[in-house]
Amino acid sequence: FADSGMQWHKSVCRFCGVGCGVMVGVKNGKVVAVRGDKFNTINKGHLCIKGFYLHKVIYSKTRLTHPMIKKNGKFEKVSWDEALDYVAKKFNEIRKQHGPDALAFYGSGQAETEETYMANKLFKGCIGTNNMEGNPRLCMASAVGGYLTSLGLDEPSGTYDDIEKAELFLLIGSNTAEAHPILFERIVRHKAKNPNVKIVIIDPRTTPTDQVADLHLFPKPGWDLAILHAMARIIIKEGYADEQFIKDNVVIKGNDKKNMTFEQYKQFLEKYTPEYASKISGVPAEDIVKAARLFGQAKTAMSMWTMGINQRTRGVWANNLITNLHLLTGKIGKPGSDTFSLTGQPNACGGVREGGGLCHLLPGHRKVANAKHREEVAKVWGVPVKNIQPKPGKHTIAMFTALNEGKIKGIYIMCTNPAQSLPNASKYWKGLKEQFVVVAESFFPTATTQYADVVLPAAFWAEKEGVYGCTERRSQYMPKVIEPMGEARWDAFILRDLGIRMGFKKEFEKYQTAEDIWNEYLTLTKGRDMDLSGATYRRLKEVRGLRWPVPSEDHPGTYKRYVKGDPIFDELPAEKKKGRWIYFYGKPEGKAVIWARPDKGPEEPTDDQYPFALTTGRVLEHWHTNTMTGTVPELNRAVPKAYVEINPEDAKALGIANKDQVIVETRRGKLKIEARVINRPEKGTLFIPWHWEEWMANVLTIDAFDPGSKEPEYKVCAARIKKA
Ligand code: MGD
Ligand code: SF4
Repeated sequence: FADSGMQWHKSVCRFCGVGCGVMVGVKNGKVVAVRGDKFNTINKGHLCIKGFYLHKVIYSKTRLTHPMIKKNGKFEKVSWDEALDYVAKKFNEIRKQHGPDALAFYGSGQAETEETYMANKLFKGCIGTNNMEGNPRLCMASAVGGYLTSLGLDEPSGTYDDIEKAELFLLIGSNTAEAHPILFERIVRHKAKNPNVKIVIIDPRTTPTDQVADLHLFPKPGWDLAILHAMARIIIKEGYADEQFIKDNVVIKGNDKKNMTFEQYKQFLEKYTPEYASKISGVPAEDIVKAARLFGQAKTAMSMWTMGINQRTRGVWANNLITNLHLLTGKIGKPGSDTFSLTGQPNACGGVREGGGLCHLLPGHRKVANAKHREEVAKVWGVPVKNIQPKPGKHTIAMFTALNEGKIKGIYIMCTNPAQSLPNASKYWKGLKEQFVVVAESFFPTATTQYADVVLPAAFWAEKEGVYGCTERRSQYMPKVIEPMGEARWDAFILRDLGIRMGFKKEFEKYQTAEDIWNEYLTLTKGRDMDLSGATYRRLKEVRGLRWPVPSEDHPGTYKRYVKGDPIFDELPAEKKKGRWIYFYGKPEGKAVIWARPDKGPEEPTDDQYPFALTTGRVLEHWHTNTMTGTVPELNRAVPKAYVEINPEDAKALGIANKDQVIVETRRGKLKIEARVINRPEKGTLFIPWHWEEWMANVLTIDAFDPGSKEPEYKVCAARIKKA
């Protein structure tokens, strides 16, 4: 392409939380190709198939190119002025008549940090409601709860650099090969070079990730907590625990938050014999012993998990029990050892966790409930501190319930498609139908736009600049390389202009560029655990991202938290860290917590009426609700439709043949779908990829959620299946 007039720009993939670097090829004002960025240390030039076809998504026929208002049941094209005046008028009326909490914002871990920042300021700082949520609640909330309770602060201590240093991988509740393909590739290459590397998988289903497994434990969906306790018991009994590490760096707590001695913890674990865990989980006792020994014997270990652990009614506990294994063996804070949650979306960490885009958070890992935090944020936002309410707003399920009940009367939905992606989705269509709904979208129609009163066309990926922060605490800059299609505009400026029209001129007119917003955000990260203040646009434009803490422009970023080299650890007073090489500074005395949590199964266990456990997830070729990947012919040809995977033994017993149409039914709904008879789910388990609106898996899923993280249990509910 060198002499063909093509210009290549360094950017970041639009899709998953891996955060691969891409080069975007632009010719005659159009993006014509995407290739892996070989200088990006995450993917070193490699891309998965979704990243490879990213440029095709931009020119999809379904791009939304002008604002529309629904008039007499039909969408009509309108000008930006008319659309924004209308939304501002309606929102102000609702606020005046019913108070600020009658309004809500629902955003996304795919929005840029600058976009979420503007929404946060508008809703929490100006309108005065904490009813601000986003799809990371459906995705990462349990991991956040796990990190906070176990280590004291959110987000992993290690980074991807640990992959090439690890001797053992515990992949639990993660189909890494399909959901985080480039990280999987790194694991595979590492194992190919180092045959002593072992991979243990704990997952109810055989997936492509199994190609490299040394051992696979197949628990019944939702019944794996006892396995983790049993592993901890074997680790202690067989002498793999690092008692000095525990003594120096760990406290042990019961579920009642009371401290326990190591002896008491051992007593607690006594119940979790391999045989007991086997009875609960269905996994052979000897496999549990093997897994524990592999973990105990390895010099270094990385646990990686994602939705199979997080999307559970006891997701936080499951996170804690994984981290327990690392704290027991001291396999944390050292090269090649970490308890490493894989995030699903490209900016769930950056924009929403760090940016404070949930109902209880404020930017910079701050909380609305903390008076000092409210003051700090109000000052930077230039709003009266009383505007920011101290009480958390409604979490996602509570928010859509309030919409159903008419307690929330107006909602702004940005960069997410909840009519399809919420659990038990059809239950929440009522509120979307009845209340005032604004959807900012790049594509049309989607499952959610049909319920909108106003749709606002959003610039897509390469049409805007901004920052994404991926799984390994790395923030990366994406340039605007082409003009937005039609009248589409950048989400952050749509929100800015809405704010101005709602009467917050002084608060919003100062933002003229993306950099203005980023710079203001950086001031709110200064001195925080996730200090990004050295990650200026100037620097981010040059480098392939920076991993926080990065407290100054000459700081290289941080490979490992809590240890030497982490600027926060380095600056701790000497007497504090005396005799300590690791200090969990988010916890009292710098000590992490081993939790003695009860083991609990799913909210809706199988029974005689609904004897199958239904689980849902991704395939490699598609992204979430398919509004993007579904427009790429190559990806559609690869996986054109949904199906339900059923084990051959179950299929035979029910007289179901491959490709038969079947009905899958739960207590919430029914779905007609094609059967795929395949040895992937274990006997008694069904799996549906959830990407298609036409075969909407979420009419079946349950909306029960973790009482701590409020993350719903997408991964398990009881179902039955019969031939259609
Ligand atoms: P997406 O398809 O990613 O799904 O659920 P959603 O967020 O609802 O939606 C993103 C939307 O943003 C798309 O409609 C896209 O067209 C639009 N969009 C793209 N770019 C832009 C942009 O720049 N601006 C704007 N304004 N819009 C844009 C994801 C959610 O789904 C998540 S995060 C998880 S983890 C859950 N996973 C899950 C599961 O495992 N099983 C089941 N059954 N359901 C699930 N639902 C959850
Ligand atoms: Fe994009 Fe994720 Fe694929 Fe990398 S692994 S190319 S970030 S979808």
